[in-house]
Amino acid sequence: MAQSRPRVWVSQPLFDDIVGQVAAHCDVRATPEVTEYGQDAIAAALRDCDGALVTLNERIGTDAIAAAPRLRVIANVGVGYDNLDVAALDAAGIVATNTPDVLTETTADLGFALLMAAARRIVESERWLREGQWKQWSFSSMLGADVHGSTLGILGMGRIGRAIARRGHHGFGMKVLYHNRSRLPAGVERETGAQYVDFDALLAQADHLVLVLPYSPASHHLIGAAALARMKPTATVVNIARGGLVDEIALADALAQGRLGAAGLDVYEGEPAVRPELLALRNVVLTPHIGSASRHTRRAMVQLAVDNLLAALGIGPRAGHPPTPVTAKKTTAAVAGQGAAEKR
Ligand code: 8YV
Repeated sequence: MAQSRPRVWVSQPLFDDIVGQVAAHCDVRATPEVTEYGQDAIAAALRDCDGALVTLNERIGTDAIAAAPRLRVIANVGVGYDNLDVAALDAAGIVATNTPDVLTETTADLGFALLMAAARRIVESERWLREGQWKQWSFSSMLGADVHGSTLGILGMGRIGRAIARRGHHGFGMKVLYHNRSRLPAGVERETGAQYVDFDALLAQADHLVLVLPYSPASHHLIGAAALARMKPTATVVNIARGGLVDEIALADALAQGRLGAAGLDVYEGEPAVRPELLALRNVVLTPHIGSASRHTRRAMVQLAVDNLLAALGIGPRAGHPPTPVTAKKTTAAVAGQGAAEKR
């Protein structure tokens, strides 16, 4: 009996030409417009699918997983995958994949752009100019903090953290300190010019602190009132990871009261909503989660997600070997060996 084609749900409009590679092998249910889903809608979309391409906005939890008997792979278009319940996916024998590497340099660029914009008051001064407030040049207006030669603190020293360290060390002559779950090999420390310090020392010494660690319940509000109180009152905080790492009310308080110099944020706890307390401040630069948003990188992310999806469904040159799984190896091996319609 001929096997039916796998069914694939694509949760958001991505790049049609790349997603078209899936349509050559699978029945694809595309989403023509940017869509916000509740949990019921996600469960309904996954119910009869073998695979899905999803973004950070789609939370894949236990109910949706339990209601999707054919599901074999969730290919997340993004390196962070806190939107996926990986333990539940593993337990259900479903492969989950992400898109590391291809976005590293682009996201590090944005981190540095936010750092410079916040420290040198670029957005604030541009707004001031446009408002017609530049009546006379003044020696002491818009004074910011130096980037070159200052101390860069990096919290989370994965691929993106290291790319930021390189920029700081080699490009701006910064002293680079980092804190991470585990210390990096000496060779990596040398190459990135970064020194390992404990969390408190990182907070106390950084002139500019960049957050690049994954979000999990353990890292929730890691940068809260207590951590901010240990930082220099002139320091800059940059968050390009996930909003939940920062207690935004404590951050807004510190910025408003001059206990922190400036901040650059690309991610928010309730995004796309941004707290009015942050919107009201002049010393914070706010971007709408654009860390990986270059044309080239966003295409590369979708391509990697498609490669992962097809491989996990047992299709194509990498059949059975998705390039970047985040679930256990045994799940990947078991799933790729199965037929489309008979998972469990
Ligand atoms: C993505 C991101 O745009 O990769 C990540 O973790 O936050 C962004 O680069 C986003 O995840 C799209 O799903």
